[in-house]
Amino acid sequence: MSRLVVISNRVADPRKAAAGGLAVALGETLQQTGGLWFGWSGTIVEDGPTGEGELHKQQAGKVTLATLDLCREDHDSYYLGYSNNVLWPVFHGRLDLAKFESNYIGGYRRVNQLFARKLLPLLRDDDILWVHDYHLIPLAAELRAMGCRQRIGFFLHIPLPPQITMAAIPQHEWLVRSLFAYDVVGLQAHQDVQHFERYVLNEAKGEALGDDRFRAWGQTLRASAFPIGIDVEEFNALAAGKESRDMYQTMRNEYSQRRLLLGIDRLDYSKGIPQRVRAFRELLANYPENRRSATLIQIASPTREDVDAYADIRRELESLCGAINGDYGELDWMPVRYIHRVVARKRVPGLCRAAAVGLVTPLRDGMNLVAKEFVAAQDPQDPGVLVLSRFAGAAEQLKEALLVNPYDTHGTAETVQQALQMPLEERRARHQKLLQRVREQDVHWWRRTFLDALRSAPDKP
Ligand code: ADQ
Repeated sequence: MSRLVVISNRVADPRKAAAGGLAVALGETLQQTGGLWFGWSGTIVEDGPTGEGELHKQQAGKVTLATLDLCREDHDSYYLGYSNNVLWPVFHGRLDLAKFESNYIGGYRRVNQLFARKLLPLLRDDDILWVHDYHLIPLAAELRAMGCRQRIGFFLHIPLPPQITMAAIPQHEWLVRSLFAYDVVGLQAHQDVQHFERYVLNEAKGEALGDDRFRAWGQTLRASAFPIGIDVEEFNALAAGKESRDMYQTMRNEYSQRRLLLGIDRLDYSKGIPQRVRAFRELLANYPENRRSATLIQIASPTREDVDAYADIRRELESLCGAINGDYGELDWMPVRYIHRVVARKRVPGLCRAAAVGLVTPLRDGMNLVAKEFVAAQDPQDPGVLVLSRFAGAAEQLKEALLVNPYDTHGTAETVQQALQMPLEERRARHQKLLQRVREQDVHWWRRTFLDALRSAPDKP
């Protein structure tokens, strides 16, 4: 079987458990085929020359980890600038937060060219390449321009926006055209494929050839939905571990007389955390029986703190949680516990299992794996209820969750109340269907279906 080469902004050592489901799933295939994982080393070289970076190679079992340093200017324009101040906000529908600064695109192109230049000599003729996420959209086009003929697939972990939103990016045509250098483009949800199709037909004046194949700018590709899943086995193993069981017991003891609502996110504006907290306040205001009882634990781990929008959301959330605790708190009950830290992965299943309601209410999300982890963590005999945003990619698969519009504070509060009051039989029935789907369409299924599609894609002319 051909060797797999994975390229992503960050590289994880697949031997480390903390690397999480994606690293484990990709690592497994990389180990089987003796693969290569290529990306940024995480090192920023102050005052280094632009478009250059030292390459480091390290062996992790049968997998070679090859990573590149970036100089400060490249890092700031490619990573903070174009990736996280243009593509991330626009792809999540937040044009108001996008910063279209003219120097960003230069850094983005430079780093993609640098990746291509350093990767090319490491490739073998029969390798297949799998590029991940918005940082590296033009990588295949850069590789092709340097003569690379291998199969190349791309997976976008975040949503693909509607045509009209995409068109706000000054370089939108160049970006979408770059996608056509791939053989297969994987998106999280059918809705993303629909957005891609509309762009190709209306903006690029291309064609839909059927079976998810598209033609534009004289090139063809396949663009399909491959919804990413979790590693259920790995998650169950964590659930059975001491840390997880201890977490569960502690929460159960502490909240024996109360109902626990849980949110676990990176503190990102796409996750809808302030909207969720406002809905919780409305729950306490409109359904007073929840006072002294319902407790929201919101864990929001720090992320991208050097991007301005993240400092703003942090302040907003702190003042919102403080106000609710001030207005509704009692000496023996605080309505909101907001924790601005990461929870150890080993404790996540226990925490989820102790919750009566899982609140996964992003304003927009490519998939959202927390939703799937919440389902996997529940006791099937007495499961908690998942309240899920209709704007998460996961909503296409997890239809038996209670779906909400996170912008509708009143409606969300009403649905949370419904979740808190749901009879056991209904909770079990919904959970059974959800769990079945989370199990069937796990991360291994995702990886297999994507790689099968890539291997069977017709050769580029
Ligand atoms: P994220 O937005 O980071 O990534 P999400 O799916 O929400 O992804 O969660 C990723 C993982 O991080 C989960 O395993 C979760 O348990 C963990 N996590 C999140 N917050 C945590 C916290 N505070 N403490 C501990 N663990 C935490 C992107 C896209 C998503 C897409 C994923 C995968 O934005 O839409 O689902 O990639 O493709």
